Amino acid sequence: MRSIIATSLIALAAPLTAAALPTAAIAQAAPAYERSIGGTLTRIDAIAPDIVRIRVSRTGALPEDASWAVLPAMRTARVAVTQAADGFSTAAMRVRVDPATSAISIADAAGKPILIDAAPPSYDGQRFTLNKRLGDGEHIFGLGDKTGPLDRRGRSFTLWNTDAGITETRDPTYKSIPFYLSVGGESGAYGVLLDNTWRSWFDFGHRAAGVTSFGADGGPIDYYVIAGGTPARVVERYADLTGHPPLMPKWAFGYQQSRFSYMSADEVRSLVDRFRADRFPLDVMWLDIDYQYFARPFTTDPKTFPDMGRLVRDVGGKGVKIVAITDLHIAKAPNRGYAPYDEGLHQDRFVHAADGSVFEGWVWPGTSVFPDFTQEASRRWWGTLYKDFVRDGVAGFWNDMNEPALFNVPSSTMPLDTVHRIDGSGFAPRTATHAEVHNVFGMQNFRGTYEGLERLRPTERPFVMTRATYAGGQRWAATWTGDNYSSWSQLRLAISMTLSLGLSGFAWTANDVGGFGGGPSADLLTRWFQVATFMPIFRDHATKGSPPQEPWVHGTEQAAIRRAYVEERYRLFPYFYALAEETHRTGAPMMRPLFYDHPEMVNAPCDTGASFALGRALVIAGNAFGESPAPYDACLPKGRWFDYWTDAEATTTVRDNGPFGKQDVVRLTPRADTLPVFVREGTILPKQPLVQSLSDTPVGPLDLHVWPGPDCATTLYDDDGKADPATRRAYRRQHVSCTGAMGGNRVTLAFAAAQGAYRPWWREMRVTIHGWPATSASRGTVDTARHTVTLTLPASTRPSRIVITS
Ligand code: NBV
Repeated sequence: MRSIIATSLIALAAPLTAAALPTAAIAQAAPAYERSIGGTLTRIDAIAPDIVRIRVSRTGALPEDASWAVLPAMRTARVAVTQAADGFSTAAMRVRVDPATSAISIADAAGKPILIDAAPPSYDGQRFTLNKRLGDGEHIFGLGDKTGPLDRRGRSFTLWNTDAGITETRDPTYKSIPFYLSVGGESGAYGVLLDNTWRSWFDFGHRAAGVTSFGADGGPIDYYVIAGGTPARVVERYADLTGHPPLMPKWAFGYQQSRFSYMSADEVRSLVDRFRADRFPLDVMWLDIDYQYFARPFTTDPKTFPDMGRLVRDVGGKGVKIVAITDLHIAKAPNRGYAPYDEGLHQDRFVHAADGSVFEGWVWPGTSVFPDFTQEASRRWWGTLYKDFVRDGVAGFWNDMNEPALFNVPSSTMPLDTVHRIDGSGFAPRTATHAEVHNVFGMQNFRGTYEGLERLRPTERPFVMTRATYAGGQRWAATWTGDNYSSWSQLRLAISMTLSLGLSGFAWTANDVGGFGGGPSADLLTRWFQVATFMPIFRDHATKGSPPQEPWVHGTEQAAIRRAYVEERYRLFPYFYALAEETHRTGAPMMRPLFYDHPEMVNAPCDTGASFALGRALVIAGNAFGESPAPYDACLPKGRWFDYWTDAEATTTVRDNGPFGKQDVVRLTPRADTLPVFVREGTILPKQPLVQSLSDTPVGPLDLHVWPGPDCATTLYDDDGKADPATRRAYRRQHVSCTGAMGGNRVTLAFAAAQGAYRPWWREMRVTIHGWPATSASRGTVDTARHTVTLTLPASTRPSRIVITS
């Protein structure tokens, strides 16, 4: 094996030693491997030590090098490789290509297999299928919010954005995220992104045991393999590849109330008044399509919503924001003063049918036309349509129906030969059929919204919620899982779908709390509220004709439980927000499966049901069979865990799951008023005094709850809530760590020097040490009943250390 910095075809043909390598040969574009066999070109680029990009072309030449998903800087990056006769190595990967068959084998630096060809690619016209070995221990996750169990192994999936309600088995669904994560194989964990926008499919040992196959109806064979070793590392590197989610505005973490539809501005006002009168925290009211004039995007109904600015001001005075829906279909309403149509037609902004006419489809407004979002100029124009709503202070926008969904056609979308005129985004100007563009159309729609808002309101963080997407859409929008149903199984599905989105780049996720259709029972709505309390976005939403679904609908007793949970979410906001900032910075989803931080738990059958973690501190131990009053077992990661509500230590027993190994489980008896939540020993949990809206400044100290134990640290984070990039964001970040043990009589707390010039709202910190064994303490007040000691300190930006002994 010879070691060189980079290679090229020429270098392969005429070996050079490292010393002899001319500087010019360290060409950034030089592939790590490139060879043609029988006219089929295989090119592999090492874009990072732990990420390779593989392209295969039967024409012998590579197609245009552009991508809707992968960041250009990543796509074009190259790192040093060490050449071998039949491939190359990076610091983290060994790539070998069979010189006779071009079969590719990828292993980690220790030689443990990552992804190995099981058979050569197969072709059927323009369609291609790649076949990879699926190891015995591998569990497969990702592909966005596909339905069914979180572990995708043993099933196959189609990726074609489709407007279809959620069922346990529904496929395809609204989104196409051709990224999967394998956990539990010999190398630990790896990820694969097939960067192909055409209709694609993935089969994980369903048709052929021990084989993962994936392919597409057309388009390039262009995929990325991420070596990671751990799920967390792979997910974070996937975020590096396709983009980190921007920070959401703070209010997006508050309670959000929606319905299809609140029918008038007065109804919205009176609901807000009810929330405030009931002292039920609320941050956002959503306007669904009926606020518009004849369902035309960018209009308002003059009778029912006569003055949007006034509505925004009225509810804004009560700490509530308005999010309004703006679907992508523009009503064909010529010469009636409907500027989006007249202007768009005049500027030739709309998608064309195959015969060259403007494409028309039937949606909510009747006959409609569709901006060609794959053109930069059309996206820009679309962005300008938000100017009146932005002037009126509408805080966020909802892009629904962007699969794109059409009524009255069997395909429920545009014909495959519809013509798009791609321009910008690194693509050369060219036409493309809908078959190529379909899966990215929605993503370019909400990108247009997001970028338009950035231009119109540069200091504010845009908030956009989308239904459809392709890989990488997390750069511009939050998403929700679409039209679900009020049932216990759909509550469980909401958890796995949201977890899966988090593993697929989308961390800002919601599901229709209570169910979109069907109307929940009192118990179900309450349990859904409890679960959603710990999810990234909490929005109650229901369809037309279904019973009312606001928190109070089942009487005061149920409302009180729901309120208590929503209040807890508001108290936990400093924890949520610090996690959110971490998500933005690293790509780590705040809501995660237990195996995310504890990969050995990937085998745990009880991990894929209804349990999940919020950061590293909390495990929400839901019941996969929520309608059953029978006791159930929930898995807990290794270590000591404490009941978040009572501080009682979780009593775990070891359950032997045979081939799945042994797990620590805790036996739980369901109670309507309590959702079991456990906190890890070694946690510092920041909390704040209760507010009714996240725009209110909390009154009192920042609470730091400490459960001492190993690996005890947290980051306190706050900022001005203003827009990225960071240059415009004033922030404060402070690292805090602890030593000691639950039940031990000496705890130290170390505050590092604070970073950032922002002055957060807290002036004092109130530290509560849990598990305090003694009746006295060297400082603070002991509560012998609760086994806590509490002390209040002035908040300081300087490093400091406190010691508490008994
Ligand atoms: O805009 C109306 C609904 C919306 O409430 C829902 O959340 C979307 O998923 N929208 C679908 C249109 C069709 C509803 C039948």
